[in-house]
Amino acid sequence: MSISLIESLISELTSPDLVLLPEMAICSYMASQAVWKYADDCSKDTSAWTMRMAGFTMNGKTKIYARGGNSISCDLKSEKGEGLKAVVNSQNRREGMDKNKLIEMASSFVETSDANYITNEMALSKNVSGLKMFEAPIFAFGEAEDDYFRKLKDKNVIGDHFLLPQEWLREAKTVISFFLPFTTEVKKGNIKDLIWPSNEWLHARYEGQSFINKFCQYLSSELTRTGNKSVVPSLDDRFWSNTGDNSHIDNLYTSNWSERHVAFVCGLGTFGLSKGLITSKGIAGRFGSIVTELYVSPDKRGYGSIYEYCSMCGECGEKCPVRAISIEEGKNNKLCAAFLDETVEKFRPRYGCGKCQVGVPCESFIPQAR
Ligand code: B12
Ligand code: SF4
Ligand code: SF4
Repeated sequence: MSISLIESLISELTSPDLVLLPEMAICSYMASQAVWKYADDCSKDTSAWTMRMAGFTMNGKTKIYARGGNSISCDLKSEKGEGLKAVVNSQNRREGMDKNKLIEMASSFVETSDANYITNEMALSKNVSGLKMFEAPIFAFGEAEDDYFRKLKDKNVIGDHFLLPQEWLREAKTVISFFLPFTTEVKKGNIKDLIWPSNEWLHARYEGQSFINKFCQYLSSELTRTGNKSVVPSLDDRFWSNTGDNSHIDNLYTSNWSERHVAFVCGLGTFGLSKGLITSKGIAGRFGSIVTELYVSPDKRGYGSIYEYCSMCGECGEKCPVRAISIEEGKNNKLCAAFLDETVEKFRPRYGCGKCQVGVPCESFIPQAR
C-alpha cells in the first residue's frame, strides 16, 4: 500500500477517533481477531513512516496506530480496540506486493525462520546442532503464458503429464521459481565421506524439504493475503512424482511439475551433465515454485540451450559412488535411485546422496567453460 494511498484514504474518513493500519498491526492487541488476516508481521519498511505519521497526528483529532514501536503498541494494548472507528483497508491491496518486496520477505524468512536451523533435539550429531541449511534464495519470474511451458508437454522433454501453470491455477499470470543454495557447512560436510551422505546433507535433504514447504506456504499466504490467488504445485493434492517405486509405471523418474524444468523456463539456469540444474549460485541446493495470479514483469532467460552452463568436465561422474553419470551415457536414473534406496535403509527416515553436487566446478557457481 503506498503512503499517498493511505493518506488519501485517511483524509476521506469522517472524523474517526482512531485509525488502525491493519497491514502493520499486531493481532494480539486487537479486540477482534478478524483483522489478523490483514496483519503484516514484518513491516520494517513501513514502521519508520508510521512513527512519523503517528507523531504528527497523535495530538490532533485522529490518532493513527500501527506497529512501529513499543510506545505505540502500548497505546493499542490499553485501548483494546475500543474507540476503533475505522479500519483503513487498502482498496487496491494488490499494490502491496511486488517483486522486490517478495524477495526481501523471502530473504528475511530464510535468515530468521527457526525451521532453517537444526535444533539440538533433532541433530544427528553434536557438530550439526544449530546448523543453518540454506542461504538466501535467488528468484526468477516467468510468464505463465510462456510458450516454453507448453513445450515441456512434449514426450521427449517431460511429457503430457506435465501440468501447465494454468492447469494448476486458472488465473495464473506468473510462475515464481526459486533456488535455495545450501550453506557452506552443508556442502563441505558432504565432501568428506566419498560414499555415504554426511549428517549435514541428510538434514538438508529431510528437514530442508520441510523448511522449503513452510517457505512456500509463507510466500503463498502472503500473496493470497495481498489479494493474489496462488498455488504451490508441489504441495497441491494433484501433485505426483515418481522416483522409481510407485504406480505411475509408464512415467518413471518424473513428475507432473518438474522444478528444474520450471526453473529453466523462468530463467534460473540450465541443466548439467549430472541432470541437476546449474544456477548462478551453483547446483548444490533445492528448488521450489509458486504459481500466482500476481503479474510481475518476467525475467529474461540468459541462455539459449539446455546444457549451456555445464562445462562437461565430467567431475560429477567421478564423484558418483555408483558411477551413474558419464560423458558418454549421461545419467542413469536407475543406478542413482537404487543407491538412494540403500541410503534409506541405512539412515531411515532420512536419505540422500548428492556427491555429484559437491566439490565439483558447478557446486556454487556457473563453471568456467572448458
Ligand atoms: C524424480 C526425481 C528424482 C529421480 C530422477 C531424477 C531425474 N529425472 O532427473 C531420482 C530418484 C534419481 C532423483 C535423484 C536425485 N535428486 Co531428485 N527429484 C526428482 C523429482 C521429484 C522429479 C524430477 C522430474 O520431474 N523429472 C522429469 C524428467 C523429465 O527430468 P529429466 O529426465 O531430467 O529431463 C531431461 C529432459 O527433459 C531433457 N530434455 C530433452 N529435450 C529438452 C528440451 C527442453 C526445452 C528442456 C528444458 C529439457 C529437455 O533434458 C532434461 C535433463 O537431461 C524432483 C522434484 C521436482 N518436483 O521437480 C527432484 C529433484 C530433481 N531432485 C533433486 C536432487 C537434489 C536429487 C538428488 C541429489 C538426491 C539428494 N537430494 O540427495 C539426486 C541427484 C540426481 C541428479 N544427479 O540430479 C533436486 C535437484 C536440484 C538441482 N540442483 O537440480 C530436485 C529438483 C528436488 C528439489 N526440490 O530441489 N531425483
Ligand atoms: S561437474 Fe562438470 S560435467 Fe558435471 S554438471 Fe558440473 S560442470 Fe557439468
Ligand atoms: S545423487 Fe549420488 S548416486 Fe545419484 S548421480 Fe549423484 S552422486 Fe550418483
